[in-house]
Amino acid sequence: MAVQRKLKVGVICYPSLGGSGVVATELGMKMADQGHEMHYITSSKPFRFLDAHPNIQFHEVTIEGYAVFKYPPYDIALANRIAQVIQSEKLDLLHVHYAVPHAISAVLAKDMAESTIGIITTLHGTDVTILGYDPALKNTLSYGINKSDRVTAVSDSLKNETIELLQPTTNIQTIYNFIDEEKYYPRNDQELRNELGISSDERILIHISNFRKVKCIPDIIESFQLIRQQHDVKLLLVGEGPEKFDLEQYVETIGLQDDVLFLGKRDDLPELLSISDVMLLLSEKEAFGLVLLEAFACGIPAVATAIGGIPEVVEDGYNGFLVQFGDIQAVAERVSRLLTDDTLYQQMKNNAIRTVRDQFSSEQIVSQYEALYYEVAEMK
Ligand code: GMT
Repeated sequence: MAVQRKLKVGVICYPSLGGSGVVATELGMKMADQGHEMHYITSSKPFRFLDAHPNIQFHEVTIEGYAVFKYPPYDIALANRIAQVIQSEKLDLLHVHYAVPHAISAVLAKDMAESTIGIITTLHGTDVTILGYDPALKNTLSYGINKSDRVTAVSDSLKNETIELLQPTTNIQTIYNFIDEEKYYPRNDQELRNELGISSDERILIHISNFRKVKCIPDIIESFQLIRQQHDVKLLLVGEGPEKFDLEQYVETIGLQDDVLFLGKRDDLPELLSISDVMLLLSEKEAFGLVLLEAFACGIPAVATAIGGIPEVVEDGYNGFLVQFGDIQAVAERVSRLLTDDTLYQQMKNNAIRTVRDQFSSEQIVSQYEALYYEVAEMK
């Protein structure tokens, strides 16, 4: 069999805390390990840009403020930088994560560079499920999708919603998310418990997110209020975001500040997940829920809402429980069941680990992206 040439890929993503940024950087690192040259074109170094990798380069997008601008035109500066990198690095393709504004900037860059380069756009969630409903953005989003050579979505649910909402002319293929199994695996960490002031007989519930409204964290806190009436339990809320300040106030008002711990943004997620018993994700919209995979890989089952792509990850009664959005009583009942029935808990723990291995392994998912990269590079 002929050896396939290595590719030069331009990656456009949000470098900030968020699942799409995590997927973009983890995928880039795996591709770089396979020998491909990955060029990140972003406003700052992606946050999980760990060690310097010989096959990864970073091209910063900068924009000066100018009095005439109410909003500095980042999208245009990004297009300008992408066009430069297409030419200077002789890229084979562009992979855009999160459509707004990245897909549109990529299309503009291709045109500016007078290039035939192929564009892959990966839809991650709110780029369609929220921004797609905004009349100020909807048509431009459609334009970015239709001008992409290939479009992927992180779940069938997101794919179907995009088709229903935008009737795109480009086919959409589902490629699920993955996590790095070398980082996420179960471990024992009594020291971390001590550090957090949690005794060994207390149980732990955990939620990790970007603390946006869509995550419905008040539902988590209210479920926790019910659960703690029956169990000796702590709730860890991990992450940063716009809702955090109000949530902290709310927790103080209801007097739960000793049991609900706001940990902020943390690098030790695998350790925090490993000391926890149940992951809670009660979002109103969720295209995939990458944290569910992170939890499963560390051996903890989830109780999550049956919305968006979550049912493609959580199988009710197998690796966790699904509840209707807003049904706090059901959340409390399912968590209670997990905390009291040891046999059921062990089964679900094993099934959670099995789910990641069988359906979402990095090997399976990265090879789907790699096949797509070759297909698009050939089109050039
Ligand atoms: O839309 C967001 O909330 C941010 C976005 C992101 O950039 O992390 O999250 C989406 O992409 C993740 C990675 O594919 C998915 O795991 C999340 O489910 C999805 N978020 C939503 O759909 C709310």
